[in-house]
Amino acid sequence: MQALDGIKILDFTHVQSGPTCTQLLAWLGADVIKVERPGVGDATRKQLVDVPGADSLYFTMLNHNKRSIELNSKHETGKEVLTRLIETCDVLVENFAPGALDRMGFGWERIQEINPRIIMASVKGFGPGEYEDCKVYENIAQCAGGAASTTGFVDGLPVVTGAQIGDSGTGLHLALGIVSALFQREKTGRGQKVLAAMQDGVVNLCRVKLRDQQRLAAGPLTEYSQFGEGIPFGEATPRAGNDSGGGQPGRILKCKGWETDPNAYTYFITQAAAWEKICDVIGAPEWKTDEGYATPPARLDKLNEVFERIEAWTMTKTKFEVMEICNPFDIPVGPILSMKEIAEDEGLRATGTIVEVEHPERGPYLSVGCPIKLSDSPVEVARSPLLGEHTVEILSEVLGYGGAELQGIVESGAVGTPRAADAAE
Ligand code: CAO
Repeated sequence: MQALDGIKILDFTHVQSGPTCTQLLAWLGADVIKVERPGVGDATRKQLVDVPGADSLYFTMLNHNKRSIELNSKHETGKEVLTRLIETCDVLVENFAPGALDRMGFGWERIQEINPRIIMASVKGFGPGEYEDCKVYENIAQCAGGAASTTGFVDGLPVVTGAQIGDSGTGLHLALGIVSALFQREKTGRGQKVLAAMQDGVVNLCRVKLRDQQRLAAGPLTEYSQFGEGIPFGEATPRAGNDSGGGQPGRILKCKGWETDPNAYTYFITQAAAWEKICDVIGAPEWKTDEGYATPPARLDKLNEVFERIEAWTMTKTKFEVMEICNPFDIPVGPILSMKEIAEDEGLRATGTIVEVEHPERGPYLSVGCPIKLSDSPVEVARSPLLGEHTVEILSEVLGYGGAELQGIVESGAVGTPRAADAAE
């Protein structure tokens, strides 16, 4: 038994943002039916290919636990099948360019007419307004959502982050909207439209930077390193390097081996409550009582000196030794883990956050499993579907087509060529 057992999702998503959403719903137990263009499929199947002839990791890692039907939604017969899918499913999720569903003849009004209980969930780049018709990819959302202007160093260019906050972040927002709409439907019996715009999702994740924008009106942001460095503040929240962003100053510091290992660093937070222990650990006990260092406000203009002294200590330890020494004293530190270290992390594998999956075309590969753990809704990660792998299965088992009718659909060309295994059934 899983949380979303019995929920059917018509998955009209592609690339990253939409697929991350429907993958999460599949992991929570929903039956996710991915509709793909015959012979083509989700563009990511053939992007960033590492094993010729096999679905790319880009695709496989975003489409676990789904079924795939090849269906031309612009073909007359395809539209009939799509109508049946809309009648049957609880949720339609899509992240087409603005207007694409309307052009197919399946705008929100038509969808509601077909199934008033359906929830239609969309990712778009921007919400209603000036930019609503724009196509948007990850980094555009990061830039338009305020993340890039606040990432990087004060004397450098705006920087985009490796975490896919525009795509996967918006997928997460959309998944919450869908589950909430399903919950509301229990009471109202009605579906509704759910929109998660990528810009909005990024702005939401940049909330603390908008906080700082308003704090600027009251004077310089004293916890930013640039304050201690005497660099004046401008009109907008500046890039803060690796400053912690909260009231507890933090930095990335070198650890043993940094000269050759690009990830031999630790994040170190001088949390006020742990200050005395920090002083003891780094061998600066005089700072516990020295007026210029003993309190957080007194230290604000000396953060460079403070962190240099802490770094002189962290450089004598590996990032893991720093963790082992500091944790018992409740000093908040964290190693900078590389993707290689994450891939090899036994703890992450034990919890199912990193999983190894077997794929018929590419053999075993690593993926990120479900990051949300429900105690009563276990997740088993299953490989992504091959293009059209479940076309006949969905037409017959989900939609109830059979005999000559099924034959007619297959022969119409609306569903692509069934795979040999399907045809043999
Ligand atoms: N059968 C027939 N036609 C299909 C189909 C199917 N099964 N599936 C898709 N299509 C058609 C669409 O109807 C559309 O046709 P029209 O342009 O004639 O209306 C066409 O395929 C292309 O769709 P698209 O415009 O969405 O795709 P694109 O590659 O040109 O753009 C993207 C990609 C991501 C920029 C755009 O979809 C978008 O802006 N989406 C919203 C924001 C978003 O999700 N961005 C994140 C992307 S990365 O995660």
